[in-house]
Amino acid sequence: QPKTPSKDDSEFRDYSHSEISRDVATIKNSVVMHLTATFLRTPASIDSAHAYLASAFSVRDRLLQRWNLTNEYHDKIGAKRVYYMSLEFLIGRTFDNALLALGLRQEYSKVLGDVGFCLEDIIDEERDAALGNGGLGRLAACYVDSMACSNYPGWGYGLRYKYGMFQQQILNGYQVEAPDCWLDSPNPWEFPRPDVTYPVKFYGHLVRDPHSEHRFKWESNVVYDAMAFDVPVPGYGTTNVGNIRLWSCKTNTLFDLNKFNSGDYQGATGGQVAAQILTDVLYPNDNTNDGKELRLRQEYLFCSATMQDILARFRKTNRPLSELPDLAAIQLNDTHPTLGVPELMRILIDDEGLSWDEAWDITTRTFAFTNHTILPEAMEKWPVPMLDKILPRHMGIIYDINLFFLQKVEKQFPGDRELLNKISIIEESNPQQVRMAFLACVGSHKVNGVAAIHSDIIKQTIFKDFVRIQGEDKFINKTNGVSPRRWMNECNPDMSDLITEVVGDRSWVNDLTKVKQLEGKLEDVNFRERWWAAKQKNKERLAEYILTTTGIKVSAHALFDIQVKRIHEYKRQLMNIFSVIYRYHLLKQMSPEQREQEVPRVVIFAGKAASGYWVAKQVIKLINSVAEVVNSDEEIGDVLKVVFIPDYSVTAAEVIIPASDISQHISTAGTEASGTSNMKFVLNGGIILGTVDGANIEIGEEIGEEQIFFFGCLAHEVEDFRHYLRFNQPKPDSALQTAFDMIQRNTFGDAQLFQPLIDAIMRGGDVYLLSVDFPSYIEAHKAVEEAYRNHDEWVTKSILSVARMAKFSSDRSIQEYAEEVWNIEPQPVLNCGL
Ligand code: NTF
Repeated sequence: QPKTPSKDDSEFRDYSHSEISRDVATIKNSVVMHLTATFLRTPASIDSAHAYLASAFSVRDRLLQRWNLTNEYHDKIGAKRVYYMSLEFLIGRTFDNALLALGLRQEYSKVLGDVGFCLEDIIDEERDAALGNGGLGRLAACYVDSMACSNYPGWGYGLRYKYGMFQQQILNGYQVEAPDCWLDSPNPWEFPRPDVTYPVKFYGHLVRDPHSEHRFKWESNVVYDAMAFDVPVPGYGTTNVGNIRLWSCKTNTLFDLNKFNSGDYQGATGGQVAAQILTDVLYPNDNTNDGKELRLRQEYLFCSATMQDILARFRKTNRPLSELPDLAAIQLNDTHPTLGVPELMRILIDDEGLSWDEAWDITTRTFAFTNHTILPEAMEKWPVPMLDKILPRHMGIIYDINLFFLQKVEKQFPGDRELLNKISIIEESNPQQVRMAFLACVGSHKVNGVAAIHSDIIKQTIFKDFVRIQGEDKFINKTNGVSPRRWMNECNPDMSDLITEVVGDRSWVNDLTKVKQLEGKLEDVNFRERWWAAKQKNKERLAEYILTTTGIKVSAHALFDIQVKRIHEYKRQLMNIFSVIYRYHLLKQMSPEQREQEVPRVVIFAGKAASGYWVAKQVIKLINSVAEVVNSDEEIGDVLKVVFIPDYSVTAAEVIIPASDISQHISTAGTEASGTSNMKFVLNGGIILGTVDGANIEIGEEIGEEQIFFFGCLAHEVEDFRHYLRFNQPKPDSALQTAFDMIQRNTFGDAQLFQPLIDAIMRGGDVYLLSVDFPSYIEAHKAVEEAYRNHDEWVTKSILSVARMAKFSSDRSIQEYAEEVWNIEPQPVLNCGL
């Protein structure tokens, strides 16, 4: 047992509570200290990698001090906290973000400049923390950023994957995956907590408590340890610092001393290998569930450690467990953390001795659930036999949750057996499956979708019967948002300076409603020119990036037409590349004089395909094959270029997004729950070409329909088209047919490679309705081109759009969650009086 000091803490308190001085000399001193004492370098042996590490560690000192202040204060006042549980946090880089948040960018630039480094080069030394696939993981990162910036007491909880999202290389046009060994060099942005470690059990058997119907003892000797790593989340312009607590499977407790002593050195560490594997890799699927046992074990390790940690913090308050919902709100980011529900029930009943009803009341008042997709292939289900083997106690609890739920429904709707079948948490398939979305719904007091259309759709489809049973009020909408810190202030410095000039200060970074003032600048010719110069500079920066990453030279004066996101059939990158092929065909028909008249265009793609998703990988190959032919066609020159930027990431997005003229968000209506890159592009002065889907709709409502190019069928028409196409051959229009013909004539290499992509449309029922939407898509492209020719109009669209984007700040989303779901309040640590 560690000893506690015999005097009170006043002697140390003043030191820990007075802010480290912000002058250049102090910063320099701290950087040099870290360089020499943390990294054992001398000023003579400094390189950019160590300049980054030493600077980052000195920034981290400040964050950790504020981290302590924040949590000490929130504990002291007994603040209610929200816990955002997510298997993914797509954080990206932190150094620049932290410098801006602390207001120390200039100072660090000076310190590094004094030894001859350029801050931008040092920033480039940092590797992305890519602990997520796409929108869902990046949303979680934006949300903890907003919690910190808006002073909400809130933590993220996640897993510390040793290997994050794989790195994508393009070899011979194909995607090749390489491991993302992001922890190979020291990570300044995490703080290990060996003292915060919890045991997590698997397998074993149950012993019923003779005195209580619902209590069991779960015995197992397969026990892993989950150890915490804390990732500080800088709050911009506030002392508050948020936290993401990531769990890592700890290994040393599994060292088998008996085996070691008997000379079996490898066997002695066998347990360590098994333990590590649990948090080794992020599953690389976006919008698909692959149902692997290892994934289930990851999910449980995560949920168990998190619930134990939340309860340990709660117990320190000495308040009765019935008050847990007054101090803790838990948000389930999709169904992946749903085992938190039976895990909390297990602890409350088996360990704490509460009755079923007491435990259920506490649990359902604590949890809320966000659904992010309705794609059938993404719906999480676990076979009952698998769950029963790995987590026998939880399987029992899930059965009981289901039983009591069905009993209630039976009372409400007597005799409606079909209804009971439809809503049962256990699907009566062979084998039976646990429907995690239903478990999450039943275990939560609020369920939300992520954009207005999506929240409506889930009420009419997967949760239709639940709305009838549990009432309308439980099912709400919380439209997604993005952080203006990262997705404007950090990634687009020139435009940010212009906004700052108009607003008068940088306060818009934490209050995006202020960008409305840009509307007053619409007629200001000089301002408009500078606005456009900022966009132009961003395009030049991207042209440079394209050259270094692909070797392709593009003109920054062309229209930049960008589609960057995970490669998925429903997102329809295939439709985009078909339209590029058709454009290429048209250009080839023209005389040189006619081609001169065309708006030159660079079509830019980026995105990863899940490693097991064959169709998506063929789409990447097709894009690269088209790029190769088009880009080397001298007749075409700069009128059309096609680029696939490899290894899309948060950091790549920060270069790509500010440079768009047009960005494409062209999912089949009703399939993209929200999308968030659409918001980032518009916030950066780009125009959307998109379908009437997800958040595109609300963006259109906010910025005005003249500022957005919509096309394609509507969500309510999709089922009829799909039904028709199940029984009838699609009828591609002549443009789409032209694209097929060119592929089939081997224009882009061996047609055989791409025939399956055409077959999916012509023989596979065209599930994503490419043949239906293609004509209006081509028309929309024409409209874009016409609009782009009118430069003044285009600049007006760009400024107006940004001015009207306030709604899409994640600060607005988080405020809505805080008020309507979590019941928490901002607690700025500045007023703490510690
Ligand atoms: C994604 N869902 C949706 O596909 C996006 O439209 C949405 O913007 C993000 O969530 C964030 O809400 C998923 O990744 C998942 F896992 F639900 F399939």
